[in-house]
Amino acid sequence: MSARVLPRGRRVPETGAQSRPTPHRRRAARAPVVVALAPLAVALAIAGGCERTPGAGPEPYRTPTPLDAATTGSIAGYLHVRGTKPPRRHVQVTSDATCAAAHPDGLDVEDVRGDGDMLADAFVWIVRGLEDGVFAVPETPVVVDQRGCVFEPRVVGARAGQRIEFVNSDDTLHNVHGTPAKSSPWNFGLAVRGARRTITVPTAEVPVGVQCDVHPWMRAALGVVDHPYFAVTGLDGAFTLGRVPAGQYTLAAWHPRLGKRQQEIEVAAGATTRVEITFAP
Ligand SMILES: [Cu+2]
Repeated sequence: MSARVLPRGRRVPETGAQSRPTPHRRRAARAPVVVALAPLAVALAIAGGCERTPGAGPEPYRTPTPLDAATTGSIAGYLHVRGTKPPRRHVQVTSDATCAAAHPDGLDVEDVRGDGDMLADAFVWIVRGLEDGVFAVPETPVVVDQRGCVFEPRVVGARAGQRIEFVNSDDTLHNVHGTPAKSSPWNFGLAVRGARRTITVPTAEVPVGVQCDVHPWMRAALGVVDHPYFAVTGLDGAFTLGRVPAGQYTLAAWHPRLGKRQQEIEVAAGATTRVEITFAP
């Protein structure tokens, strides 16, 4: 055989180097004429399941953890606050004319919110027990708005590696300063209404603090996790985590003012595990 026949009728003159049965990637690197076919070679390598050289390309595809109804259950519950909730804080925002116009009487900040004894603005997530799971990261970004000179929402959940888009909806300069401990910090201005910028936090961490350095009362927190089992409570203090693989877990809840609580739970297939967590100011 004097020439090797490639797909689409392309022929490559055989040489000593090329005739050796090397992997696709090495062959493409050595023969300039084959470089043009590199995308095809890569596609074939992927389709054919070529062995991966360590450190030589993207991570191999990992099969997502199956989440069928026969093997999953759910976790549902409420967060409560025992005792009297702290009073609202009154914040003067007259340092910025736009903020002052939005809040002519100042800004009432309710650090601990919720109907009755319920707790809002808490991040609930599975903190242990999912180490072997593989879960696709959503394509859609999480959006955090700067509106009326506050972050909205002020507690936000996101997946590690998911896009997080910060938007300025005010006619004034805001800044977005993120201070994770396990990922690189970020710090940028959003100068005008409509300005937006997207970041990702590659490593799971709860909480990741976010603040606006222009307006010191503007603070938010991200809960960044590497699985889809998280929620942020609303005024009713309720949360539901669905399609959880049956197993033993540590469930945690974190609140910006009240800190973190956690408890051990078990999820059975086809069942709902009920959880009540109580915080004390
Ligand atoms: Cu600001």
